Amino acid sequence: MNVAQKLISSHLVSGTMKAGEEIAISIDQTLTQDATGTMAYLEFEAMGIPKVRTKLSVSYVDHNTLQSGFENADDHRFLQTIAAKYGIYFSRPGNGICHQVHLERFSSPGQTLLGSDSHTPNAGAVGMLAIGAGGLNVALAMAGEPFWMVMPEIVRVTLTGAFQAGVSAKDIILEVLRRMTVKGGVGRIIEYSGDGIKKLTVPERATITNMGAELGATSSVFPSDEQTLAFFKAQEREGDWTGLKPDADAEYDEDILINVDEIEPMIAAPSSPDKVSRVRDVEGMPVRQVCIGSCVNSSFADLMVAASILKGRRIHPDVSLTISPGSRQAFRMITENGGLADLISAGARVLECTCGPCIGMGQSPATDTVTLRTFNRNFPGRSGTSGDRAYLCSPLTAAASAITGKITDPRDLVKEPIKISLPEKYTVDDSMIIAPSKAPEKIVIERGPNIKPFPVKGALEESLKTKVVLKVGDNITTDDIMPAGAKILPLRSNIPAISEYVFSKVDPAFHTRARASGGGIVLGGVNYGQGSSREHAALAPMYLGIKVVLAKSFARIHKDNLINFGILPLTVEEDVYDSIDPDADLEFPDLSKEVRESSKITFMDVGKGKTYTSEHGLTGRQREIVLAGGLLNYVRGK
Ligand code: MIC
Ligand code: SF4
Repeated sequence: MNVAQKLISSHLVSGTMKAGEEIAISIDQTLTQDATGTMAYLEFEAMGIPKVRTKLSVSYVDHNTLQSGFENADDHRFLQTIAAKYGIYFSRPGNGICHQVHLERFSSPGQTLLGSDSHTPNAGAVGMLAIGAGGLNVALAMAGEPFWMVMPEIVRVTLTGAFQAGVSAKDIILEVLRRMTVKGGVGRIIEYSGDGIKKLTVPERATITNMGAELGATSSVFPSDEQTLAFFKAQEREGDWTGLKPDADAEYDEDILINVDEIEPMIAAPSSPDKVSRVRDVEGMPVRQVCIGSCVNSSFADLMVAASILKGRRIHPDVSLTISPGSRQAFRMITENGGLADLISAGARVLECTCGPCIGMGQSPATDTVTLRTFNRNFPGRSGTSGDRAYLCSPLTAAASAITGKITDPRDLVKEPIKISLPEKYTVDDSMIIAPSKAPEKIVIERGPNIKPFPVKGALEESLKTKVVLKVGDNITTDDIMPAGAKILPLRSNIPAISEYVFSKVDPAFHTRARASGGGIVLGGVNYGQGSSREHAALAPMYLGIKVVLAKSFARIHKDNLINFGILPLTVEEDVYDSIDPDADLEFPDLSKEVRESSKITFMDVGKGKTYTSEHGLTGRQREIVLAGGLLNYVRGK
């Protein structure tokens, strides 16, 4: 078996490990962050279970930290008290970004982790099976239920050779994205192997597994080897380490070879992480903002690479440089070793250890200017500026460009490889992680006025006659469906309020139109719903009355979220998509019967008098969920 198969087989509770079949796996650990966590804990609470049934559950606060009103602080109080009551560890605001802290302090080879954030596969760097999912799936995992998914294909990416000067792990994953695109990983786990991985440290591996989310992959994973052991020793967690390697005769569904010697500094152009080219191809373009941080490139080593390039230099007068350390551990260590002083002397603006600019929580770039970010996503408008021009690159390219004021190949400044070796000992201080209460019965859960109960839906209609309320193109992201940013993100625990922003950046009239027609249908292209795990991208449309999404294909997490909230995802062929008008009246005469009895759903275009077929592709269990009007109803029914 390969590493992914070993992880799945040791947790398999239902199904057979044949690609495409539905399987269920037991979940050892869960993580949530604040922007998805409030809803996940409201859902968990509704299940009426006294304590989480996982080996470990952690609640992080890292997204909603800009407290420009009472909302975020309300949510933080709610999260802290609910964690204390139900047996969940609570990582306080300021302690760091969930994926970075989880890797450092809680990850464990051989275990499974389900997180209500799409970049949960970050922990695949230490040989965990780490998967991103909607909050409701995570709530069920906390209740001890297994996680259901389609058995993925396992793709082996073999790395050979070593980095040339100026090249780093970010350039490897950008190269993978260039080859596979943002939909190339759907239904797959990417497993890394080969001589080239031996020298990659755990934080470097995490950069690669983190951005597997941008491929649409179910997860990404590295074996657990000597590098992993060194990381656990340095984190004073040797006891949490076990080795995990593929068998010598392990088989894979597909093979990809990458010669690391040949990789050059790479960059993703606006506004998709797969619009990748060499930095050389776009060098010289003036840059006005450089942001170093986010869960993909904010480790101690990432920050020190930037510090060593910026040491003794000044940033260009036209550039604003921000640094957001991934964790308090990384922040403290660059403070203690002088790296922070080098960054500040060069002119950096130092932010909190949070997601910050990555999710548009401040630092939105100026109009029509280039912002260069070490982040993982550059979807349109995600920075908070509409029409933004966000490029994604490594900390090396970012630091070099901050100095010159234009996109710069770091090899022009860095002649020798900068290798920040793994510290022999990280500074360990878990005082910002609060253990659950020993007297949970005494804990009173605090709920501010921003916390509203989540909406529920009735069973699926027998038949449906409704309107297409929006027709969109390919690769629609969850940032398009349910935007984030400093203004909207604080409404994550208030579905009635946040629903006013559904598709607001694509079509500001969407909310009013959907309301007026009592809901309706959204028509999408290929890879509909890529990106985030936010279940709000299904919950809020459900609240507005959206019943069906017709699309050419779906992204994994979003499809699950639609099913979880009783919205029917149906796939249609290209010609059907083409012939349906953006305001067509559609009729589904036998909707619930066909969901129950067939794999095909028939519908009519009332205006054109045409009949079409679509596929639901749902498993038996998923059919039941949709028929019940969503996962909570289904679970309650059982
Ligand atoms: C993101 O990077 O888009 C987020 C914000 O972390 C999301 C989660 C969310 O929307 O709260 C994700 O990646 O799942
Ligand atoms: Fe936070 Fe950005 Fe990572 Fe999402 S991708 S968890 S917003 S740092």
